[in-house]
Amino acid sequence: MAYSKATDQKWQKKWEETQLYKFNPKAKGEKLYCLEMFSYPSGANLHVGHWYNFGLTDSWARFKRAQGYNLFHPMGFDAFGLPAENYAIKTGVHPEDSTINNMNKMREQLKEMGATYDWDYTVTTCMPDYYKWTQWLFLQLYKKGLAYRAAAPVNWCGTCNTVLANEQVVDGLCERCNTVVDQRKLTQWFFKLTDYAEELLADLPALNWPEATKKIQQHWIGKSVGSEVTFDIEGSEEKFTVFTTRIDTLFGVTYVVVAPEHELVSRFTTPENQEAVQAYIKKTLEANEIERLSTEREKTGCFTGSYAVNPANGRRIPIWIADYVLESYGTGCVMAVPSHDERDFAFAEKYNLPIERVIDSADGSPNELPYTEYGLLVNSGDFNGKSTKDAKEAITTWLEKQGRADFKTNYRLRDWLISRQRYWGAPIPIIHCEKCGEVPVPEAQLPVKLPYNVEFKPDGKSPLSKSEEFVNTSCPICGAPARRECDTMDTFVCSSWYFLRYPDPNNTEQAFDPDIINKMLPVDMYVGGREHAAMHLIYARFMTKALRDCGKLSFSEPFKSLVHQGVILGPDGNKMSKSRGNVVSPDKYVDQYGSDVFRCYLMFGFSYVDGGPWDDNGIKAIAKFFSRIEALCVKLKSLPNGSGDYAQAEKDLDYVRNSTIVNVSSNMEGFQFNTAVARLMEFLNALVKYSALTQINGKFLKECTYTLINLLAPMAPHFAEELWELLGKGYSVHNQPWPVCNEEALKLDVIEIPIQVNGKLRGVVKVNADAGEDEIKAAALEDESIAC
Ligand code: ANZ
Ligand code: ZN
Repeated sequence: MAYSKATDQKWQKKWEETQLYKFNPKAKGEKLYCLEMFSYPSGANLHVGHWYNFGLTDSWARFKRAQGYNLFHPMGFDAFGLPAENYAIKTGVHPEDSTINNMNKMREQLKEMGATYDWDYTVTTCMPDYYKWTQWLFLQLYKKGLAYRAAAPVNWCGTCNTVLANEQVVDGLCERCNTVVDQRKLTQWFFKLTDYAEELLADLPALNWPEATKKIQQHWIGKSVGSEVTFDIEGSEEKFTVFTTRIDTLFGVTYVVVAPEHELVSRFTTPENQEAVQAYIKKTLEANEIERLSTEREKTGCFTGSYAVNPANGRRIPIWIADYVLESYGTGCVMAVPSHDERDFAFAEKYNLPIERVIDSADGSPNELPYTEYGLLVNSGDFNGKSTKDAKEAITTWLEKQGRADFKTNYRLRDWLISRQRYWGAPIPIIHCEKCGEVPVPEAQLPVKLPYNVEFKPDGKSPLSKSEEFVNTSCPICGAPARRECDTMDTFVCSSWYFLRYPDPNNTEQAFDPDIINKMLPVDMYVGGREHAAMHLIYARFMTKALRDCGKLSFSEPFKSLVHQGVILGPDGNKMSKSRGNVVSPDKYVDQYGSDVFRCYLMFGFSYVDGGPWDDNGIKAIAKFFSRIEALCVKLKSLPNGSGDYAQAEKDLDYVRNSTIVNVSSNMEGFQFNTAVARLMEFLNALVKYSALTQINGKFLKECTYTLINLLAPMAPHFAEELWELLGKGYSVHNQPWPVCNEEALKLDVIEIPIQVNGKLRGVVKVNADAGEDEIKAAALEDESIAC
């Protein structure tokens, strides 16, 4: 036979003809929804990273399918978004044309991989039959008060010519193009992510997700428990409130600091300080957020000329502005405690502000200022001697009675900014009417179609505003001429719910039938890049919870289990990219060796969650592994069943066979593909060794080889099918149950070994008859009477 690309084609055709992977929701077996993050249909061919993500997860899915699960494994396209638009700007090819073209190409390439996708269940986010429901979803959130338009300081990328969500700003840079993002105050559309901050946090522990990813989300949500305290302004009716996590240090507050852009500043500032304050504000606005928060940056500030009153002790304290205080966190105002906070200490030293100790270490040991640990209160009136923990509660309660404080929990999470000033996205279904204001498009009028003929070159304004035909409409309420909203939705909105559409993708009446998706969801296994930790994976969780609260579904989490595949780097150890010229295409390997060799090599050559630099040294070894399996099968074909003369050899082979079943099963379950392949190689060696004996039990050898092929089938689906046919086993190997271990075969004879230490008998350990020295040593060390 000799396995090759032709073998792939032969079986792909047969699988399609016989609809082998057709999903039947009524089929027996527990449903298993396995999903890879869908990809963006780029013009380039499928790259190694796609294969690594999709191909290997497909092997996992096949393994579960063989175990008897009713597998649902769809694939689609995340087709709206900037790449197509940027490509269009560069080449003049309309994004719709290039996207459709790319998708067709990509679908063909995905088919070459021989995955288990049922293409009757697919989604394409840029198609009206999909984005109609993205718009519908916007309206549900709008009705529920979870979508709103507001002026806010937002992130602007000057290169992408659009606003960005906080999640798309990485270390102050645009996640897409690495431009330094600046802050602008603009009127934009938001989803109320913050309403779900607590639930998003509280539901994390129960998820079977990588701990690191849960940590990232936890940090991104940034729950902070503290108090709000209100300060009076001396000689004025005005007040302001600060958020603090250390109200126990209130008696040590010697000044307060307000964010320079805070609206209160103009009211605080005395005429003689006006000029300096204005200059400082101007300087602040020139810096971006990372610069402002950098711990390295020298802290600067400016006195406003006004004083506040410390509510704890009536002390007169100056009001400053400083750029390290952000308007968008807490209340934008901070109480400063230089004795117990590093930043405040440095600031007080620099500007000669008083420093007042109010916390001592609990054990009375001397402590230098700033002392930032917890301890016991001093110089704090009635609260002296209280611990930090008790004092937080006592001081808040005391001031609460006077209406000057409150317990308060803050979150770092901000609402999700979803509007974009770009063309290639789903139009926001809102109409602006002079009389009626903001009016949602009636659901019956959806979709609001994205017009084709639009000058989409970005200039900072929404391209749709240049299309008269799109913009002009009439108000659904009063009928007067009105204008459509011209911003489009961020592509992350499209991908925040696509997994809900897959099980019911052709529904023209609803986004999805709740009865269907309540059965099919949550996704049991989700596989995709770890870079989505604080973006897609937060948005999808939010959307699921929001739709639940809109009464559209009955589960709260979209993805039960999550795995991040590692990244395959270029041979030079850098991220693969066209500009570096280090992109490895799978095509030549697939052409030369067949897709299964390539897939198995990706399995064998890398640890799945780690990835690593590409190197194709091992691919020949996999091809050889395939040839050896093939040779064995060819030999078996003409082998009489025989009875065999080697009881011990048979026993040994049966042991390897069954331990291979155990190991490969647990390796596959845990995405440890490299060890799974290694175990099969060992099993093959044992089979070949046995087959070389002169008087062998042919029937037994065949059975063992069937086991090998069954275990190999998820990893090399075409090759295994071919071998199965060769051995006359019929069609299809993929309908064979996953091999089950015979526990009896794993029981080895146990022997007892006396252990001597320094010539004295210390005990006896029981080990398997074939235990090596290391194993005996380990067993001895485990035995208390011997080890002590
Ligand atoms: C007084 C104090 C004393 C504070 C002390 C800390 C230590 P997290 O945990 O991140 O919530 N803060 C509050 N709002 C701020 C803003 N808009 N910009 C910059 N800093 C702000 O941090 C809460 C602490 O960060 C608050 O508690 C406040 O300083 C500061 F020994 O209040 B603290
Ligand atoms: Zn950008």
